[in-house]
Amino acid sequence: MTELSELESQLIAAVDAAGDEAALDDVRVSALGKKGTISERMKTLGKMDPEERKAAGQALNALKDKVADAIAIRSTSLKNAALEARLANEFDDVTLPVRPELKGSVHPVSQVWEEVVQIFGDMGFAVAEGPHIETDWYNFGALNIPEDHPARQEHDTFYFNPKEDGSRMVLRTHTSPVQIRTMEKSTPPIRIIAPGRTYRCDSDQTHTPMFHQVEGLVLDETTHLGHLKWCLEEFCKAFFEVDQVKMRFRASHFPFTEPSMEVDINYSVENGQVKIGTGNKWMEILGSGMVHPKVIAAGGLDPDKVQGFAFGMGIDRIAMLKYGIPDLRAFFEADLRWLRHYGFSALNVPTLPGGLS
Ligand code: 2NL
Repeated sequence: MTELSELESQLIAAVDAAGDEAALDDVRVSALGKKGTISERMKTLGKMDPEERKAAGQALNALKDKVADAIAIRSTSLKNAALEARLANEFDDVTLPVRPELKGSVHPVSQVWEEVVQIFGDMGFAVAEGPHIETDWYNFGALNIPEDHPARQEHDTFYFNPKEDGSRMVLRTHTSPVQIRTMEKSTPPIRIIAPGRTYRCDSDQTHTPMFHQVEGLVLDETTHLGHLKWCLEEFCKAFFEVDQVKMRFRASHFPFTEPSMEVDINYSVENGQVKIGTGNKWMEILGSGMVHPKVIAAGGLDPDKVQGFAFGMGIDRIAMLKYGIPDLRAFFEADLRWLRHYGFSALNVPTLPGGLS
């Protein structure tokens, strides 16, 4: 028995001396492992007579429990100490000033996205979002885009492999599917914008395979072309931060609107810089029209009761225009020097009363 209590103090001392989890595990194996000191003693029980075996067995089991408990307690305190050390080491003083070389900036696309949301938000538009991977119906069919329309061609649209039933999902080529989904689940009046990423199989000086678009949709019982014109004029003045801008509505054609109009705004070039709202040059900035009755019906609404307008424009394009950024492809190269030059402060959130940019 004295021998057992000696073993106990040895083992407990070893447990307490273990400096880390690995050392503690070594102690565990040396005591409780298959060939450990306690296990070896257990094996001698078989040769004892019953009385002796009972007493020795109880004493050994008690020792085993004590050592196991000590190991568990030591393990917890080692883990806590390791965590404390890590926390002390990873401590960040959030009151220190920002290190200039680490300061991030807001990408022009994010900036313009936020500006557009602010302007239309002020006019009572809600923001709607939806999936980037769409069915043929939401991306084309519901928008009155016929089977043989060039936009559906393989070389403009990213198609996924066909499913078992032969249907193919697509990467949305515009944010219009979001508007169809909104029509399905709401009752007019509807006043939404759908900003988001869109995808077309196109890559050159002025096109990237992923780009950003914002579309707008207004539907109720009385909305007409006059509302469309006012709304887009107010947007242009607010976005380009000018008091006046001339607008030219040119007859055009889209399958999803009738009539359809492309919208130009006036500008001049002064010292190599584009100035919106002055001069007599024209620049196209968006497409628009009255929502086609077939599209209203596809959205689950009654075209005899509901009418309104829609429009669409490229966020990347209006960002280049407003901020004088010459090269579209630089937008998506993640070049830190470019981001530092064209980026915006994260602390200047665009608001109408506080100023957009
Ligand atoms: C452009 C032209 C446009 C729309 C987008 C739309 C959406 C629905 C119904 C009707 Cl759900 N129209 N969107 C309408 C006219 C033009 O975009 O040039 N975009 C860059």
